[in-house]
Amino acid sequence: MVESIFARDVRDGLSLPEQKELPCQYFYDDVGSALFEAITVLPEYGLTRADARLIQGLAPRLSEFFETQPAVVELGSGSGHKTRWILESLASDGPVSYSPIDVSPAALALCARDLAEFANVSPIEASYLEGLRRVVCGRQSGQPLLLLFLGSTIGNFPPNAAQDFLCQVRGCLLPGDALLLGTDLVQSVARMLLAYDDPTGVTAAFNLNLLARINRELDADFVLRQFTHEARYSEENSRIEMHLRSTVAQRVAVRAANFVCEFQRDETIWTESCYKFRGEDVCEMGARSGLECAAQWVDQEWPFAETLLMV
Ligand code: AVJ
Repeated sequence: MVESIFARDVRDGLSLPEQKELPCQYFYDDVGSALFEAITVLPEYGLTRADARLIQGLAPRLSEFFETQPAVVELGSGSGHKTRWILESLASDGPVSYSPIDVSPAALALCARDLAEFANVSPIEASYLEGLRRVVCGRQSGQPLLLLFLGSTIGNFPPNAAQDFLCQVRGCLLPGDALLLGTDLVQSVARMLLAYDDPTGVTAAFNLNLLARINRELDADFVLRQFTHEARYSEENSRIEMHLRSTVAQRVAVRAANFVCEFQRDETIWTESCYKFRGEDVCEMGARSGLECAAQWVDQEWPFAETLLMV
């Protein structure tokens, strides 16, 4: 049997000699995606509501930044729920085209269903940069692009990778194009920690589901009750770090990865980093990628920024 990329990534991450790690993109199977949706409505997790409030407020002003109606492209659209406000505002100036890019066919189907009322939707099932390259190849001359990257997804990238990603995005754009980038900002450590360690345990379930998914898909035997969820904040790196802590010494077989993993008591698997920004950081990151900060909006209730970066 050929080994999947998932199996290889799990074996590589759990074989690291010091800190074991698992890549955070594997959170989002069907169960994980449903748990993430639940996180977004938790009172402790203000991020998604702040993003939505800002989008709703700025949407009517977006057309001021373009000479003619832009084509809207979204990286990691998910259900595209927040995008509705943008499409609705732009539609008052004429027909809008919208290309959501996502790796999840289920998310794209939701987008196409819910947003068809406001735009001509062309879903693209691909990774971010591959999808963007596809859009750029087929673009109409004279029409600017408005690229959306919302929800602070960029916060999952380490700083160097985020910078590199923005440079690659910039390389796909032309003068007059814009990137609307959502980023969660640094705030009180207590509030940040609570957002990633809610008392109802939804985030703990989201984190533990990664082990459950490995059990389901890679024929592993993780005993979920022998791992606990942990969220830490690193001041030095401005990031939340999520871990799963083994509460006992144990061995776990991951059969489809042909691999047995040993844990010491209290050893952790590092499962996610969520970087937090200052407003200025976002503009500087844009500037280093050849993008100019045209506007920035910050929410009053929850420190979150939408930054409009233009070529
Ligand atoms: C989807 C990456 C923005 O970092 O806040 C939520 C993921 N992880 N709770 C975030 C997440 C734990 C989320 N992002």
